[in-house]
Amino acid sequence: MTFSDAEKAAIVSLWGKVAKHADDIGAESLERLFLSFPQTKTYFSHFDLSHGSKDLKSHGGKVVKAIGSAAQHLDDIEHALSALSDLHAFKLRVDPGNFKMLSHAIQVTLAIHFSADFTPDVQAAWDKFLAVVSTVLVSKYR
Ligand code: HNI
Repeated sequence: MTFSDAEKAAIVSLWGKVAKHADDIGAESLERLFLSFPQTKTYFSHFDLSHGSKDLKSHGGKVVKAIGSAAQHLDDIEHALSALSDLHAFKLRVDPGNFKMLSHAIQVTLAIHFSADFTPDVQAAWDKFLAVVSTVLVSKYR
């Protein structure tokens, strides 16, 4: 999947702002995911999922930083996320449907915190980007 120059610019420029708040954006995205789609909590029974918990911040930060590394390698996301793709496919075996819910929760969080930047065009680029990231992370299931 390739991105146009305009899509790349939209992804990279918003990532530049998100990067400074990775833990908070990640924690809020996860909190929205778990509240709106409680079935996703089954994967995180070993975490403290209460509002503002260290687990939410730390795991949220990891997820958002992985998205950042994809944003910095838009021409080769498969390579950039290769180890993470192994982890999700071989070890975690997260049902692929959950990725759509997380992508949705992330977009709501971005829309709230970066409302001026999150124009329809920018959202469309991020929606595609998160779909590509998700596709890569579920690409090795067998
Ligand atoms: Ni995911 C671990 C990134 C979607 C369940 N996940 C990680 C880690 C990163 C990560 C980074 C930490 C790896 C490490 O410690 O080496 N996950 C991502 C990204 C997406 C994603 C970028 C999609 C955008 N993961 C999902 C989804 C679920 C999910 C949709 C389930 C609902 N991930 C997990 C679980 C772990 C995990 C479970 C292990 C957590 C732990 O520390 O025990």
